[in-house]
This record gives sequence, C-alpha cells and structure tokens, in this order.
Amino acid sequence: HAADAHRTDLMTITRFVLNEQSKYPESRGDFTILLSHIVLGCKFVCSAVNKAGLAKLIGLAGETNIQGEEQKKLDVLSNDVFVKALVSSGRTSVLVSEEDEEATFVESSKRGKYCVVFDPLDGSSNIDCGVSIGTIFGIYTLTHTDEPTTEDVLKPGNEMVAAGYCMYGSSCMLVLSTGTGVHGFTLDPSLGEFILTHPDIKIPKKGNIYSVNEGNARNWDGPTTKYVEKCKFPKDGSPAKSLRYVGSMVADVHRTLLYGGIFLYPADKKSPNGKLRVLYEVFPMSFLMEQAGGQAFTGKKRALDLVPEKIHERSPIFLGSYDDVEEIKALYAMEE
Ligand code: AHM
Ligand code: MG
Repeated sequence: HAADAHRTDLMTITRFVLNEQSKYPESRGDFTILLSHIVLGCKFVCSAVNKAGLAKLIGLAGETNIQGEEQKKLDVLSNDVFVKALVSSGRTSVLVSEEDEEATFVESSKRGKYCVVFDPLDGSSNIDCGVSIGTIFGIYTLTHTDEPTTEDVLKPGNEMVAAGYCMYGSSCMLVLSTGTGVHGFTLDPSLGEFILTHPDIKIPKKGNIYSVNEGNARNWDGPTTKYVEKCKFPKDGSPAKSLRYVGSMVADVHRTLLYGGIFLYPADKKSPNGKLRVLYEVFPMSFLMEQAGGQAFTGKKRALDLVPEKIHERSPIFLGSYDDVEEIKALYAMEE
C-alpha cells in the first residue's frame, strides 16, 4: 500500500512529549521546552561526531578533567553546547556535567524549575575509532523557591522525573522515559527531527548476553566472579551466555535494553566504588531499565534508592533483564 511506504503522520519527539504532558492539567509546556533544548544539544553532538574525522576535531584539548582522564576536544565542545542550551532554555536552575568539577547555578533571571545532570559525551575512549558514543541525562524538579544548591540534585534516582540517552551510532537514537515507559526516537537526518520508531520498549525478562570489562576480573569480588563464571559455565544445563562489550555505556546499555541480558560495572579492588558515576550514568540508565521492566542493583541495594553525597560520586552497577539481575542479587545476598 502506497501510504505504508511513505508515513505521513510523523510522531516527532516534541509532539510525543506534548501529548504526554497534556495529561497533566498543571503542565505549562516547560518540560517540552527543556527537552527541545536537550534535543538541540544531541543534534549538534551528532553532527559534530559525524564530522569529527573531517573537521579534525579529534585530538587532545590539552586539558585533563577532574577525574584525571584525558579530555578530547569533542567532549569540551559537547559540554559547552549542552550547558549553553540548557541555560538558555530558561527552564533550569542547577546543572551537573561530568566535564565540570562544580555544579553550574543558573543566574536568577534565567532560572526555571528543572535541574539537569548529564554526561555530554560518554565513552570518549571510542571517539577516535568511530565506535558508538552517547549523551546521558537525568532531570529533577526543584522543590522550593529558595536559592538553589547542590542539595537539589543530591537526591535518589527514584526522584528523577525523566531520564534518557542519545546514542551516536550507525543511526542517531534518543531513548527517553518520563516515567511512563521507555520510548525510542530515531533522528531522520533529512528532517532534522527525532521520530518515534521504538514505542514502549520492554526489556526481555531474561537474556543471553553479559557485558563487562573482563580485563578487571582478577580484582573482582566473590559474587561478581561467581556470576560471570556462571555465565560462561552454567551448571543447570542452560546455554552459556555470549559476551558483548563495546566500552561505551550508552551502546552497551542500549543493546541490553533491546536484546536483553545484563550489563555490569562492578566494584573491584582498585576501584571499590566501580567506575560509573551515580548522578549522570547509573541513575538515568537504572531509571530506564526499571521503566522497561528490568532491574538495576548496586551490589547492596536498588540503584535508584542510592542517595548521593557528592555530585561526582561513583557506584558499582548491575543492570538489565529482570531475571538476570535477580541472579546477581541472590549471589550478593549469600555474601551477607
Ligand atoms: P568516560 O566517561 O571516560 O567515557 O568513561 C565511561 C565509560 C562508559 O561509557 C563505559 O561503560 C566505561 O567507561 C568503560 O570503562 P572501561 O574502559 O574501564 O571498561
Ligand atoms: Mg563519560
């Protein structure tokens, strides 16, 4: 049928979120405006990532970020674009970026009711070889009218009102949850619009892939070691799991969301809190996993129940299919 070949009723991300927000009578479009600024940042980064080789944007910026990692030009650029877009939206008060040691407090004339935590360009070790990288973000609401402080973002992940990521891969995909399921939008480059292509994503209840940096295995704790051993040599007659590890959290979590399985960044002897940051890596991905029917666990508790004390705090994380996370939870429970 001709009408099928050319879809004429395009569900853009803006239209989708406007529809969702219209369910709340108090909604005045602030969230939609905020999101459109995040979307602008994602489109900019997408285009910059695609041109990186050509534009000679790749390379060291000669700066080191606060975690002592090398900072690439694209990270700096992406961060600048997101901070400026978020401030100019007029809908934010506090911003926390992986690239900035301190939180950004928006000047009072431009303030709004949201606080945004984000990693503007995650997976930077993959930039130079053209492997998928991404942006991760989480959104809190400001619950008072006093001067904003970091306390406004040092809240458990279950208080986020929205979370998402954008993956710059073979296509550019934005995956979003505002607490009513998980929805995926693909950038149509000819339109410059994110179009709903993956409505209501649900993660398979059990998967057959595990995803972890096994190079750290000798420093793992007992439960993680046992779990990965079980993935490779299951004793209950089930087939062994496949290993997939991109090394970009967005890509590894995206695959886990669509295909099922488990993603692990455990604690190890060298990094007792793991590597990934609570506010802008662990929380948004855990929020999405739960919204898709999966689970996210820290080795001690539900990830979204963590209460961070510092904006760049780290935590071990195990997330993915419900049944697979259930298994690692059982192994940690045996330790206690
Ligand atoms: P980055 O913020 O320096 O890019 O590091 C975050 C990345 C994640 O995307 C990924 O899951 C993890 O670090 C990979 O770490 P490792 O190289 O230790 O396996
Ligand atoms: Mg990062």
